[in-house]
Amino acid sequence: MFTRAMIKTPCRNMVNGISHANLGTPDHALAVKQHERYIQALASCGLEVIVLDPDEAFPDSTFIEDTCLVTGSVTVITRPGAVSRQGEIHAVTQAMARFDRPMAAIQAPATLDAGDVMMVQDHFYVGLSDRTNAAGISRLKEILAPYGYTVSPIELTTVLHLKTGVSYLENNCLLAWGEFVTKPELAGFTILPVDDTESYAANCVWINDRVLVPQGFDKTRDMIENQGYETIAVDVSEFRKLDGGLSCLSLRF
Ligand code: CIR
Repeated sequence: MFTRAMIKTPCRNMVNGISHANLGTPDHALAVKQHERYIQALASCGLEVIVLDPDEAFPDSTFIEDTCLVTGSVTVITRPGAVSRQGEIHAVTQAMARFDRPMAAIQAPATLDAGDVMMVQDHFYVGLSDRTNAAGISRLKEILAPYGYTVSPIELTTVLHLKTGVSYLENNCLLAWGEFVTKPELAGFTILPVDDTESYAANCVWINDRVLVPQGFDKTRDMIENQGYETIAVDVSEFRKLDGGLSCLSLRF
């Protein structure tokens, strides 16, 4: 169960964020409104939401998930794979320091985006991606081992981050799209396969037995509800324009 979330307000400069989506430029005012509704959704799941100020120096900084991995025992500050994002770690380091958990960091030449990290109880699947390198995965393994956590890599071929294509919904249940439906590493889970027309919805967020789903992907929402979950739909169209999914917008702990 989670009790808190940390989230970072999108800055005006988000219009200059990294994007391969070809969906146009995000509307900042609309993004701020969508962000407010996302905060309400987190609060409705019983979380205390800590909101960090926007930072114009970092267009992608609203995607706070990539900068930090919060486990039950240790907080790991990452070293994002995109150079323009590496300075985002300072604000999150400061904000996480007030919590009573040991902190560790990924250091050069290692890179790791926590959007590539999927936590399944005490095991962490980590995407080997354009953003997360082998050194990043080794370093994470080294940091987590003393706490009894294990780490294994999953090579990515089509998506930006591991959790772009697969989300753990607890209860041994995985929401998966494309290459992740048949990955041998993920055999053994109950797989909910996301339709190709709704691939964006493969990134959902389990929070205390509810699942946040992106608005407008009804096949996926129905499939998750048929599995017995209550869902909350949140419109994140402006963040999608920057290749960001629902999970990227928050840290849950
Ligand atoms: C980036 O390319 O880094 C941002 N525009 C989007 C990051 C999305 N984060 C995520 O999927 N975990």
